[in-house]
Amino acid sequence: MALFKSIKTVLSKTRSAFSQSLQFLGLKTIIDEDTLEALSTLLLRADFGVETTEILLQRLKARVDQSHCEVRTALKLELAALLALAPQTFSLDTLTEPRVVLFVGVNGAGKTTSIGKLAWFLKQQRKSVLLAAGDTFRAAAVTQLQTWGERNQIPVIAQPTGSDSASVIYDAIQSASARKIDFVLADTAGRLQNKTHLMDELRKVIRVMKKLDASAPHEVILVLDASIGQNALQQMREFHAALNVTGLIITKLDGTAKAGIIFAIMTEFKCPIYFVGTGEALEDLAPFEADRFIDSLFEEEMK
Ligand SMILES: Nc1nc2c(ncn2[C@@H]2O[C@H](COP(=O)(O)OP(=O)(O)OP(=O)(O)O)[C@@H](O)[C@H]2O)c(=O)[nH]1
Ligand SMILES: [Mg+2]
Repeated sequence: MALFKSIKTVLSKTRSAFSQSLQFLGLKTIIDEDTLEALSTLLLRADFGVETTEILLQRLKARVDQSHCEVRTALKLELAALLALAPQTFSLDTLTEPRVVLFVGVNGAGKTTSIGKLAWFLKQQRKSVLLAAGDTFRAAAVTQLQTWGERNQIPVIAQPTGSDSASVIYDAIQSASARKIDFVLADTAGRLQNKTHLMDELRKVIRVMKKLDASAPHEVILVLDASIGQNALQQMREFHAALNVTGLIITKLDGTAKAGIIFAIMTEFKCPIYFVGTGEALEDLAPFEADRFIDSLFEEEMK
């Protein structure tokens, strides 16, 4: 069994949108109005967003005018330059204290599922992992996380629904520390009474864990559903303003033609993308590799 689904398979929907317009480009080495128009449609359709599309096309035109290279090659280089704005690797460095990774995001984005998959990934890297059931709001949330714990054969720290999320996560860090566990992956609720309430609760989670370890959380991972396109950008703005997001997991890339959102986020935030979700199974989480990601966008459709 291949360890990861190939990114090519995952991106098939975005790629088919891309490859059609790229065929139109052929071997062109000049950017005229028609080419700009076609590229603009292509990028907007893949959900790059208006701003990123404009920036990209400007840079692309400058590059082609200057070097007379193929438009196709120039586009590839400009996309790579955008993704090079931030380092993309999730650190596996373990400290003496457990490394605390807080998962945030709106309901249904894929937080709990991504925690289950990341736990599996970390176990493959010979790291020990403990899960914290910080979503104390939704009734089924604890059992859902416990199921992922069982699949991975790792401990899950939980309290009944309605308990204080900050206290569950505090307990989990304490427990991981006592057991010398490398990583704590902390789940949180995606929906509370309203957004202010949610951000307040998440800020409290962070404040409380700092009493145990002032350097925690070591990562605040925002989980974004790629299929919602430009709305993901708005979510990034809100969560980042409230919590200082350190990295992203982009889920559901497998079902969408909107992978361009990745470039839009990178343009505005330069925030590392650690992993992409490529399906619903345990192994369906792939470290984000910018070069492979771009290469696969440009590959011809397989017959
Ligand atoms: N196809 C696909 N489905 C995914 C992916 N990640 C998550 N899902 C599915 O999305 C749905 C929601 O995922 P959850 O992990 O429960 O989302 P959540 O963010 O924890 O949601 P709340 O707990 O309600 O806040 C589930 O049915 C998952 O199987 C992915 O990368 N690809
Ligand atoms: Mg959840």
